Amino acid sequence: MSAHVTYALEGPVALIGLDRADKRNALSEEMIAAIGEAATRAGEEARVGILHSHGEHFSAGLDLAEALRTRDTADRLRPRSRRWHAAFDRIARGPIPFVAALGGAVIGGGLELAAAAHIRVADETAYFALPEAQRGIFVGGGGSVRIQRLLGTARMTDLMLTGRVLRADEAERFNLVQYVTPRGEALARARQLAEGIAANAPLSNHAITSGLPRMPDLSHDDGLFFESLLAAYAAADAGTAGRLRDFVEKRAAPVAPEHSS
Ligand code: 1HE
Repeated sequence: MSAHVTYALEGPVALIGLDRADKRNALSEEMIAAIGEAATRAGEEARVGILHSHGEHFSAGLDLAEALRTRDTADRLRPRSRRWHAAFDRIARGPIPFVAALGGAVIGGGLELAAAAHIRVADETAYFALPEAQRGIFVGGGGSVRIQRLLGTARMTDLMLTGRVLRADEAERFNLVQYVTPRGEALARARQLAEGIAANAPLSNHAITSGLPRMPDLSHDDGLFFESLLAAYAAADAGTAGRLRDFVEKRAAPVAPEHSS
């Protein structure tokens, strides 16, 4: 694993941390490989993963100094982008859900990494941008698929063409993040969410995180058929009968709005 990526297992939750604050967590090739390895390990031993950062900034994206040093021909750059895809796919389409805790810069490849998580929590210091065109490059870590799905084509095009920077509240409005917290509280909120998710049935979690994102690629009819398979799969979880019994016999907590006591 890289010196710039930390890994910790806390009960059912695996924490993967970007740890290169002096370079604003710019993502080197070595870090991308380490993130992929850490995500695989998390999938093997945890029920939920958290992506977070050490320092104020989640990530300033692609390590531009390394990109300059290793500038090369298209036939060598394309496999590099594929390595980012492979690493981030282990988060987005692996066996467990991931929550990203964001603050400060969430830029370029940093936003692509965050978009691979299933839930994004940002504190109010977070800001989001895709300045690839200004650097003479393009997204290469899955952003044109994942970020476009979150934002929609028009908004992503606007961000990429103009270099527009979104604040956390705008990012929430634009569907990039699901929760905004006060400064410094994103990781605590992500932990709280992760604990709740870890208590769900694992097969339901898997159907949600690996099944749902595939649905937009399917026709209506294929989607409904796939849904019926997922429904049967999730209900085959070892804990399902007990969970249903707990509700019927009044041991399970009822659904209640957060503000009720
Ligand atoms: C970096 C990087 C980086 C900082 N690669 N070294 N990403 C960008 O275009 C964003 C570039 N970064 C910035 O705009 C700013 O650094 C920040 C807004 C993120 C932070 O500003 P600040 O004032 O807190 O820090 P700084 O002084 O600019 O940077 C501190 C150090 O981090 C400095 O190095 P130092 O040796 O002079 O101390 C910076 O050079 C270094 N640093 N960002 C390398 N990105 C798969 S394709 C994805 C394509 C993309 O990601 S494009 C977006 C790239």
